[in-house]
Amino acid sequence: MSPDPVPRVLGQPWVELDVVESTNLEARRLAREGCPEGAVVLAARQTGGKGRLGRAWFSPPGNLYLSVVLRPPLPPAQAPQISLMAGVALAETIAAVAPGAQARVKWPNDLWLGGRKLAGVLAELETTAEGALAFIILGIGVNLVTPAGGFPAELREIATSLQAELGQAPPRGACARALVRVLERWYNMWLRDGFERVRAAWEVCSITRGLPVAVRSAGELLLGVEQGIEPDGALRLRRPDGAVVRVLAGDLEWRRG
Ligand code: BT5
Repeated sequence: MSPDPVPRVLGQPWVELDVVESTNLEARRLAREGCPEGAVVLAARQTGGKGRLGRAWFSPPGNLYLSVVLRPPLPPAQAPQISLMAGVALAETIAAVAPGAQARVKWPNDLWLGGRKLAGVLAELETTAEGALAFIILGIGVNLVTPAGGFPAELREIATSLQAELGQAPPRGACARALVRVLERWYNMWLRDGFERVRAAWEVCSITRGLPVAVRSAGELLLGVEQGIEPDGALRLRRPDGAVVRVLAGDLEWRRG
């Protein structure tokens, strides 16, 4: 990681929109037009909110839909660490804006509360023709006000919001500002000191630490016990035969027994 003594400032410019297809698409458009690092796009709702791998993100009015343009001076291989960094920043933000809420990270990009998914992170990177990192769009969705019964049937058992868990939710704008400030601190720490502090904080906050999990990765189902995060951001899994393997991308599920 190259030392970077110049602190990065996030949140300038700050673009607030009522409705957008996806804040990630809007932020990517700005990035391609050459906007400065730190540009934030915040929307009141999305008509085509995106998850990973072409999945949809349910985006009714009132929740948090935010994307930040980042231009870290790093090789693309280090980019996946940014989702983990965002997870740590999200957990810290939720603890600050909703005292009493103990949100936990779930590999690779979820935030869970009360046994359900409260927030998700979608980091999309674009490279130059030479293969260098041009920019990363860090997109974050947090369910603030959707009541338990307000999620579509297929999400009702797996999704939650601060309103559903705590009976109230902090205002969207205050949440967004708090999140960007916390993100800025973790981002600068990551650029200056490397991934280690993010890794350590992520492990403390992991909802599956030491538990049996199943990870779907590249068409394979890997069973094992979650053993934390490797120094480069890969998930460490102890297989039933004792071998420890690294998983770089995939989806993690709990496993019974
Ligand atoms: C994610 O994908 O969790 C990343 C979500 C990122 C959303 C933000 S909102 C701002 C920015 N702009 C965008 O267009 N996107 C980002 P993934 O790990 O693939 O999880 C997607 C899965 O989560 C879906 O297939 C559903 O099962 C579930 N899901 C969908 N909407 C949800 C919601 N609102 N709350 C909880 N779970 C949801």
